[in-house]
Amino acid sequence: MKLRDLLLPIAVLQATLAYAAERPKILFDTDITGDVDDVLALAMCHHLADRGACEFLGVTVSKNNPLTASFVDAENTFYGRPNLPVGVTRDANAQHRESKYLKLAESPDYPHDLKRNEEAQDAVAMIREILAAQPDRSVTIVSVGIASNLANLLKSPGGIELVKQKVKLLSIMAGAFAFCNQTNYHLEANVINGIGYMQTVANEWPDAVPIIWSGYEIGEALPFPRVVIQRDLDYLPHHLVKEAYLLHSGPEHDRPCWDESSVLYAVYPDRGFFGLSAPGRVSVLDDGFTRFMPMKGNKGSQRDRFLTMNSVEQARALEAIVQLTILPPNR
Ligand SMILES: [Ca+2]
Repeated sequence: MKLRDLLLPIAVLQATLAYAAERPKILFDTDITGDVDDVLALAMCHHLADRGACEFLGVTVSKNNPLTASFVDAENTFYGRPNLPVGVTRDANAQHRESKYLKLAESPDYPHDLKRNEEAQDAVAMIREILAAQPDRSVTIVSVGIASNLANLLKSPGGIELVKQKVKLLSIMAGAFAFCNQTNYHLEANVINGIGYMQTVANEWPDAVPIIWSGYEIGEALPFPRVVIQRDLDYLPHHLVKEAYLLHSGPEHDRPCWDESSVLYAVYPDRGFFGLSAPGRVSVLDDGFTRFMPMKGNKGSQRDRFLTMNSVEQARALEAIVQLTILPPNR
C-alpha cells in the first residue's frame, strides 16, 4: 500500500471533523406570537439544517400565549422535524401576547402531537439540558424576541458559567444602532416589551462570549417581497408560512425581515451578507434604548458588535432570506 493511500482517508477525516466543528449548532429562542417574522425565521432554521449548514437543537418560546408550543410543533412537523425539542417560558411576568396566526395550530391541515404548553418543557430547563450535553463553546443561540428565557437562564444556578462554557455566540435581534424609524433614538420592541430581561442580558452575559446585535434598522431594510407570498408557496394546498403571513400582514405588505437577519448571520457569518461594527459594549437604558459604546484603544469590553449593511450586502441578504424561506418542506 502506498503512503498516499494511507494518508488520504486521514485527510478526509480531518476535513470532515473540521466541517462538523464549524457547523453551527443552533438553539432558536423566539417570541412567536405577535409578529410573523418569527415564523419565517423558524422556516429558515429548518431549511438550513436540511442542507447541513447547521445542526438544529431546539426551539424555546419567550412570550406567553397558550398556543405557542402547539404552533411551533406544527411548524416543526410541517418541516419534517416532529420531535424537535420545544420549550416555553414558565415566567408569568413575561409578556402575554395575542396572535393573529397561532390559531393555525388548531387546523387539521397542520397535524402535530404537542398540543398544550403544559406538555412542553420549561424553556430554561431545556436550554440548560441542551447546553450541558454539547461540547464546550459550541452552541449558537439565536434570540429573536424578548429576553425572558436568556435572562432567566443567566439567573439560574450556575447559569452564567454554563453560558461561558458552552455558548459560542449569541445572535440577537434587539435594539437599534442607527437612524431609523425617523429617529436616532428608536426604542425597539424586543427590548421595551421586557426591558429588565434585556438589561440582565446586557449586564450579566459573560464578556468572553460574543454577542452580535441585529438592530431594528437591519430588518427594516430587508422587506420580504409580497409577490413571493402571493405566488411562490402554492406548491402545497396548505402552506403554514403563507397562511400565517397572510393572517398577520395580508397580501399587500412587505414585512421586514428582522428575525431572519439574526438566523442568516448565525449560520453564514462570513458570506458577505452583513458587515460588523467595531467591537464595544451595549448597555440597555431604563427607557429601553440600546446604547453602544465602542472599545477605546485596548480598553473596555469587546463583547458586542452590531450588524451593518451596505447596498450590495442588503441585496444579497434579502435574496438569501427569501430563497431560504420558501423551499418546500423536506419530509
Ligand atoms: Ca420575534
